[in-house]
Amino acid sequence: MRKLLLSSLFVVTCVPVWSQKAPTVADAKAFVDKANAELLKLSTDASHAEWIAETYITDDTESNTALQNERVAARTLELTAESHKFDKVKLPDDLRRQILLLQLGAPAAPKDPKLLAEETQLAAQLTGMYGKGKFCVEPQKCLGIDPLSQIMAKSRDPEELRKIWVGWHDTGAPMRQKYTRFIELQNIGAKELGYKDTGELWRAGYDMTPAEFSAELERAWTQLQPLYDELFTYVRARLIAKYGKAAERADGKIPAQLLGNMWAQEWGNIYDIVAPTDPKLAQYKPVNLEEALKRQIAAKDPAAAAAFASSTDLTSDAGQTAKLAAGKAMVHYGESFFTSLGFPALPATFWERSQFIHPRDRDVVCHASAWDLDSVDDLRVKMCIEVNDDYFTTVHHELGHNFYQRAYNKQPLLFRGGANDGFHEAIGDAVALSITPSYLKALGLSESEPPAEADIPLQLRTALDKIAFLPFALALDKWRWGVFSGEIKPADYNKAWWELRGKYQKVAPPVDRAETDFDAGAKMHVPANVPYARYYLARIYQFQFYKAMCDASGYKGPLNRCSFFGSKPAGEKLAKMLEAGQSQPWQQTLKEMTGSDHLDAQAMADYFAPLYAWLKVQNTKK
Ligand code: X8Z
Ligand code: ZN
Repeated sequence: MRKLLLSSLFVVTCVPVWSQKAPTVADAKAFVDKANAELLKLSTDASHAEWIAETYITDDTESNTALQNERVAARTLELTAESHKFDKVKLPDDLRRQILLLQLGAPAAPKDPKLLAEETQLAAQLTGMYGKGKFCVEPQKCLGIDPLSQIMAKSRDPEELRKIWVGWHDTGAPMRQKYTRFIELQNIGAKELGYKDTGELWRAGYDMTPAEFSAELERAWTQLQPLYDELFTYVRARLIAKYGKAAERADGKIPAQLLGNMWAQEWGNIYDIVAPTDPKLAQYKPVNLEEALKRQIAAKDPAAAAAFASSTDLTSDAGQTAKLAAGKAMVHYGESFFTSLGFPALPATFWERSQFIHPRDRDVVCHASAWDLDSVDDLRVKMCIEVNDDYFTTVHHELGHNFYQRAYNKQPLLFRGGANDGFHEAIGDAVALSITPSYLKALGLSESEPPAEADIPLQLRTALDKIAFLPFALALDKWRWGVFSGEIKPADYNKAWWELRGKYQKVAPPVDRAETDFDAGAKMHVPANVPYARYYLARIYQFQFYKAMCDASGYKGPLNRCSFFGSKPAGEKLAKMLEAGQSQPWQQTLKEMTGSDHLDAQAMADYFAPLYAWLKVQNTKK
């Protein structure tokens, strides 16, 4: 009788009844420890492969990184599946959260090994295609995105801008087929994990439901859209005054090639075109940071000086040495801001292992990124630094990632991440908001500090980057969410891309685009599959963080004039937030930092309030 019962149980469940006892807290602890240890090893190996693939693009480095990523993904999927055995167990908060984060961080990748391998290969190829992208301005002169971006920033010839814009955007077209398949494969994975599609998985990582998350982004946009609308109207009028017909479209949109940036995502580079004309304001020209940096770097560092001399051949050994010295000098500005707040200096290996400039002999992914290869202190940046305004800000942005990474390295691996990904993107930017006239003066980068009346020109310069970016970021991930959900079909990828860019940013391409084009592919985060809502969040959080640190430093006065450089209380506040990593819901971390537990555009709106009032007046003038 007993035997019979046992054997029938075997038939039904295939598991002996005595091993089916509910898992315990101790089991969960052992599981989480195992997951942390295994994932640390796998992700470190994958990071090394990825680093080599992005700093040395070849078919072999691509397949090598694909293989390593395949290993991490396969094992993460197994661990995620296993973790569900603890779903009904009452666990201490920290174990429950680590398991939750493991589940939410699962890759959108199919379990089927063949499909998984196909997906990781496509991912590596698409990243490589972006990094190799070039446009030949002359038969023997093929340029990558960095020099092309410089032309977009500086040229004021609409014909040249159109040509460069089209040339770069055409690099997207060959990605189209691969990208379509890449989306299909990710969606198979997301469905296997129980999500409707990969977009839903992406939106699930914010300690709220995916639907709540989408609603939060819209809510913040309604807070800031009035400011964008005024800025847009003002900029459009000034562009028409400058370029005439080339800037004027009957539908009221701005031609995207005229805004100083390849993707029209940040418009600060056209400040000269839109600067106030009222002589009272026009006398306050923002510091020419590029010139000031070059002057100062050359004076302090003789090795770097040759990088700025027109007689230097930058591809020569001496030229490369000079460029590297100049690039490092740029990074030192950023590092010294963080050390002034009380953070320890970057490790020696950072300076030895980072890629600071474009190597002369090979293709690399130039798009700036910050790395922590061993999840402890093998910190690096990968950039192609030029000495100019944009890179000055980007250096601070990237170091924000590196200081965050190091600050949370005492947490268990599953907690080593930003409170959410928007926090990670916001740290360096919040610090960079402290690059005020008084800070530049203190550094010797400008001679005088302009008076309070100069705030409008200054705010306008900042808003061109900060406010103009919001609808771009929103449109980008709305497009991707639509692509993932199937609402946007492959046959309409490009049409939908321009509809969304038109709807949110009110920009249009310089020439008609077709479905043989794939303009989204010309933006790094699409082929490299980096979610973009994080940058939208960051644009708003950074003003919340900045205000909190200004308050901590004891600053009183208009927010946009605050610099918390050198403030230890501001640094302590920041360090506390960074050290927590993702060990608790971000709402809690935000509350400790700012007193508020939600994304709040008010700090940003307050910062730009004087500009908003001024723009409204300008836009009602005939
Ligand atoms: O990609 C970046 C950083 C690296 S995380 C340089 N950013 C976005 C972009 O360039 O599109 C920073 C601002 C937005
Ligand atoms: Zn970043």
